[in-house]
Amino acid sequence: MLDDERDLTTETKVRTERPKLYKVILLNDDFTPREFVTKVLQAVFRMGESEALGVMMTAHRRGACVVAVFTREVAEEKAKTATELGRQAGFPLTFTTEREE
Ligand code: TYC
Repeated sequence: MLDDERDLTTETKVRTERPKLYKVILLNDDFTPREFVTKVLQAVFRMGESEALGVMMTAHRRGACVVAVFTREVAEEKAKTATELGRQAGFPLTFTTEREE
């Protein structure tokens, strides 16, 4: 078929939408040891020690710190895994997720 013979009235537009992104946020608390928070950040978010220390200290000083940004499923899974590691060790360590603007 020649290009000019296509039925132009039935063409479909393909639009790929950008996935919405979600922040994982680390919340400060008065009980979880600093070293434990740092280890969880390294294990779950694949951070080096100095980056993990920086994030932990920012949450400690300011009350919360954005850890990283992911698609919704990945953000929720990582927040849950990291929070669960704290619970298993008897700490109130908490990670939440929040939609990016
Ligand atoms: N504030 C805790 C302490 O002094 C350490 C801590 C830092 C806990 C960051 C949670 O997200 C956190 N032991």
